[in-house]
Amino acid sequence: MPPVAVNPLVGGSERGLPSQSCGIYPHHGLKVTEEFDAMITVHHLGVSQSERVVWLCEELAIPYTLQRYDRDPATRLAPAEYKALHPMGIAPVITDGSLVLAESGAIIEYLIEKYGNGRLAVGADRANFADYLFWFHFANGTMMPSEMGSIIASVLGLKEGNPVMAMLQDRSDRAFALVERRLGDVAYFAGSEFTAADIMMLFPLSTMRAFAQRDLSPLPHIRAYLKRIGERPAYRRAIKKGDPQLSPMLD
Ligand SMILES: N[C@@H](CCC(=O)N[C@@H](CS)C(=O)NCC(=O)O)C(=O)O
Repeated sequence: MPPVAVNPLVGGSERGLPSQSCGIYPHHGLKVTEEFDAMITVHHLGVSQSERVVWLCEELAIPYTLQRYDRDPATRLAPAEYKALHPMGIAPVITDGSLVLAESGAIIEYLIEKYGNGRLAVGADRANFADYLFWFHFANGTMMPSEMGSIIASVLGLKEGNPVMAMLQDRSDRAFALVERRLGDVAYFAGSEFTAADIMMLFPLSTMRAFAQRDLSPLPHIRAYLKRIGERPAYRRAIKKGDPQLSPMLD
């Protein structure tokens, strides 16, 4: 495999923090800044679900170092350096001192609880707690698997009339219909306020469409929602830092 560029980016230096390194964590061999030992490194794979973590850090103003990795140009998978971070070898991954944590939902809950004072989460004492939980988990529990299923089916060459393809298409259509209905009733997934459920849900509605196409023209509430999200300064900063070549997929 040709060498893959791993571009340490800002986060730290942009915030006036040091950006050179002397610590090496033996479990993944990555150099990180000793002064940042108590700080988080967000390992961001280009055009991937790790955009959620960059975005969360920007929303909560959590100091972080951003380490970017490009996908392997031939396979479009994570490069070897990324795969070495965690046994699953998929994005996102964060490191926080000696901790290496993967899985979007786990990372988001970890950062909110540990560094965000619970901001952007909805507690059990609130009327919309169940809505928050449902949409937070619907993103990766149902929506992403159904979109992944469609990608696999098309890679396997299954055609429109194929029963497996039809079943996958129906599941994906129902997921988008449910999202459209929800966003016709409320401004954000958990209700009237922006929460981490939005950070989980945005990816399958936006960047995922680079892999699994979906015509949003019959879905006006989703389109209005995407426009709303695109107006958030933290989201715009996250995309600019994490995926500078990507035009956010918000229409
Ligand atoms: N459920 C996982 C899914 C992670 C996942 O599938 N990540 C993809 C990017 S969107 C990945 O790393 N793909 C590259 C590869 O498999 O090498 C999470 O949310 O963390």
